[in-house]
Amino acid sequence: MNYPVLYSFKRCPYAMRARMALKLANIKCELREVRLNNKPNHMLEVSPKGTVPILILKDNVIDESIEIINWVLTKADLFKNDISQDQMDLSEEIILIFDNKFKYHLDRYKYSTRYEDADIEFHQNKCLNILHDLEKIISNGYWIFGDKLNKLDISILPFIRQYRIANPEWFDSQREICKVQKILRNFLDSKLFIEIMQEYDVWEEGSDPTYFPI
Ligand SMILES: N[C@@H](CCC(=O)N[C@@H](CS)C(=O)NCC(=O)O)C(=O)O
Repeated sequence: MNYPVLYSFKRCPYAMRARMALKLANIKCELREVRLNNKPNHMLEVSPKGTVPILILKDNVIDESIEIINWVLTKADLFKNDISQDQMDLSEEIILIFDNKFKYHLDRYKYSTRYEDADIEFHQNKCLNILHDLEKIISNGYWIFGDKLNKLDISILPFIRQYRIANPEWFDSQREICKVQKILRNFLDSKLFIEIMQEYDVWEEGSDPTYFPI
């Protein structure tokens, strides 16, 4: 039996969200862990833009993380009926804000030396403003929309995690984002997150297959 192939990189937030969706749906794949400075030829052949995650199906290649999640949702009964249509629409809007604005400022905050004249505080604040807006819609439950994990949680929490890592003490001291901090802690402690963050050897042509989820 041939399983879908997932090119992945452990610490990539986009790959994390794809792995979480696949894990939640229990869709077994052959996981190929890559190093971004040494991408396998086959990965570049199937998707020349050279980003992870990439999911290779029998008749299709999906090389955008949100599209991988959306494909998973066509295969599995995940997240359905747990939130309202308005919350679903809001989720899509927020995911776009994170994939564009938040990520833009996050890179310039966290990796400021890679950008000429990046003003760390400016970019830190731009991200913080987005988290202030998010704070307003977070429930009193375990996850953003209540006690059930949803697409929005798995899509944006890997980026908020990165934002915290840039300066954990500063992040933890921000009083106006208590709910964001709480949800992030729940995420980092979750079985799901711990399971998708296990170490894999880097894949090379001819390596024995590694299956995910196990
Ligand atoms: N829009 C893409 C973005 C994926 C992306 O940019 N992944 C990064 C790693 S976090 C990457 O592969 N970068 C290529 C590189 O650094 O060479 C998605 O959602 O899948």
